[in-house]
Amino acid sequence: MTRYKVNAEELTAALAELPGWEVKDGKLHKTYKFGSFAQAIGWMVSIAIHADKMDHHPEWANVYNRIRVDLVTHDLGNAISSWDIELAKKMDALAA
Ligand code: H2B
Repeated sequence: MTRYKVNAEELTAALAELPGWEVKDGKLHKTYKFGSFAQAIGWMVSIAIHADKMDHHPEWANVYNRIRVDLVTHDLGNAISSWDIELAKKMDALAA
């Protein structure tokens, strides 16, 4: 699977398909709110397994039922890459 830095056009197109996501401090950012702490942690565990298989790891923080997520690719000089977009899509799919 190829991993590449997305250009401005690709980023705009991706954001149009990623409700709630925005670029914040150069990273792909979203805050999720779940129905409970248990649901939030369950989602994190599912995503953690997927992220580790991808070898692409999120920056995230949990407070009760909220999870703040920042996605960026360290190996590409902290750029937003195709893998950040792919992981964001997976996060939305599993949160639905
Ligand atoms: N996660 C993220 N978000 N960006 C990376 O560049 C990255 C990663 N690189 N997880 C991986 C691990 C790399 O360090 C290992 C050696 O494959």
